[in-house]
Amino acid sequence: MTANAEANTYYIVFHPNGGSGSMTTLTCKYDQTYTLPAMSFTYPSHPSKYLGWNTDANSYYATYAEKQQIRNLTSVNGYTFHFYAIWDYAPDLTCADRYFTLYEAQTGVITEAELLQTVTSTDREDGTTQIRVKNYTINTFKDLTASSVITITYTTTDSRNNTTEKQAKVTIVDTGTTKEGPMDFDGKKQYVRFIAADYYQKDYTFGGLEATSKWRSDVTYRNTLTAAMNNVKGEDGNWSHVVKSYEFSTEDIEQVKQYVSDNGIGNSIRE
Ligand SMILES: [Ca+2]
Repeated sequence: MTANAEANTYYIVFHPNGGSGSMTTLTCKYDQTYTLPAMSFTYPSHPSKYLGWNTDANSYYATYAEKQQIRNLTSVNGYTFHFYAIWDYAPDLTCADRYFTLYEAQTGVITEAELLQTVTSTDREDGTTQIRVKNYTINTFKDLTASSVITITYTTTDSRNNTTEKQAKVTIVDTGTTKEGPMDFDGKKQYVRFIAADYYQKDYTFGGLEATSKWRSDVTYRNTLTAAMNNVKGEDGNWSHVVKSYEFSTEDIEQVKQYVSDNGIGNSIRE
């Protein structure tokens, strides 16, 4: 037997682990110091942050950092280590556009909590993450005086400081008559609600009707809504579903124009 005529050799093979590309295998000799190479894989298609290396492909934590110095990881001659790139996936936000009346905006219905009802976050490592509305102030909505579309930004940050932002549109409609609208049996003001064909059958959190809505549960209401949502104009120019139609004479239109010029539209001039 000869004693250590040649130093032991071991190898480190790098794997993209969800990313792509290839990196050169590192060949190491016993009793020598090496610097791990810079990570040069292509990132995964999901927005990610690179955390470092781990010999366990399924770990969400890195045990070796990029460019870390290593020495004598093993004394076993010919041993091969497999180093997997560890990625943190950015959280995913799912949200829906929202619709409110100007009356609701002005009376403080559009709270941050209300806007958070229609957004969800999922994160591969954390499960879920806390969401906020960026730069939220209720006065953005309370101070409105006319129909508006406001873009809000939802933002969330996971435990590895990986932030995702997503925008949604909040449409505020001045329904005009709403202020004078009748009261419900419980004394609350009745609001005019808007709902679009793309949303009315979806879950409430995705812009659809509330689970307890009469428009969902009551067969007469449901059928009326379905007919309205499937309303199409035929080749004869008639709508397939008509509840009520209004006809305006030239004189009526002139009167309306005069009224608007005197008083403004939707209470914007006269309170
Ligand atoms: Ca994450």
